[in-house]
Amino acid sequence: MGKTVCSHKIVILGDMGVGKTCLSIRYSYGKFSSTHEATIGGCFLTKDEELDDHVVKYEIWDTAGQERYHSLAQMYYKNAIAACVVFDVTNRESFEKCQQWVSELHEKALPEILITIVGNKIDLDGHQVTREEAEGYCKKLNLQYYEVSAKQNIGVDKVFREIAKRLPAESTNRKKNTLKEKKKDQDTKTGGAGGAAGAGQCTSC
Ligand SMILES: Nc1nc2c(ncn2[C@@H]2O[C@H](COP(=O)(O)OP(=O)(O)OP(=O)(O)O)[C@@H](O)[C@H]2O)c(=O)[nH]1
Ligand SMILES: [Mg+2]
Repeated sequence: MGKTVCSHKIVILGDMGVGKTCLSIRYSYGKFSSTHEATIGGCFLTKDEELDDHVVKYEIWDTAGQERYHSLAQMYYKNAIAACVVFDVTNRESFEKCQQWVSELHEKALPEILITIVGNKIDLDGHQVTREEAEGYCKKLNLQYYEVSAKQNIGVDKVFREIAKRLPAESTNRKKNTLKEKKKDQDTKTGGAGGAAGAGQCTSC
C-alpha cells in the first residue's frame, strides 16, 4: 500500500538577496544559478519529501525580499504551516531583518506555524553573524537553526527534511485552490510573478 501523502504550505521569507530563490531551487530541482534576478511578488515550487511512514508534499512559496513587496508577504504566509526565514551569514543587516520577520510571523501568521531560521552562504568568507549568535537568538525563541550553502549544496535537504518530520502527519494545506486564485489575481496586478523566470525553473514563473 502506498504511503499517505500530506500536503503542507511552506513560505520562504527574508531580506533581498539572501538566497531564498537559490535555496528553493536547490531543494526542488537540485540546481544553482549564480545570476541574481530579484523575485517579483512571489514564486511557487513543489517537492515531495518522503519520510518513513508518509510523504510530505511541500507547496513552497518563495517570496520577494525587496521592501516594496513587503505587504504582499502576508498573502504568502497566511495559512502557511511552516516558514523558513533566511538570512545571509555575511550580512548582519539581513540577520536583523530576519528577526523582524519572526516578530511579524508571531504577530500575524497561524499560531501553530513552525518557524525555522536558515543562515545561508556559509561557503563565503567574512561571516558577520556567527553560528553561536544565531543559535543564541533561536534558543531564546525556541526555533531551529540551520546553516547552509545553496551554492555548494550544504545542509539544504536537511532543513526541509527536518521540517517535514516536525509537521503534522496529515494535510494542513486545505486552502490551496483559494490561494492559487489569489495568486493569479496578484500576478495580473503585478504583471507576473517570479524573478526566477530567467532560470526557467520555477513552475509558476
Ligand atoms: N556564495 C553564495 N552565493 C549565493 C548562495 N545562495 C545564493 N547566492 C547568491 O546570492 C544572490 C541572491 O540569490 P537569490 O536566491 O536570488 O536571493 P533572494 O533572496 O531570492 O533575493 P530576492 O528575490 O531579491 O528577495 C545570487 O547572486 C546568488 O547566486 C550561497 O549559498 N552562496
Ligand atoms: Mg528571490
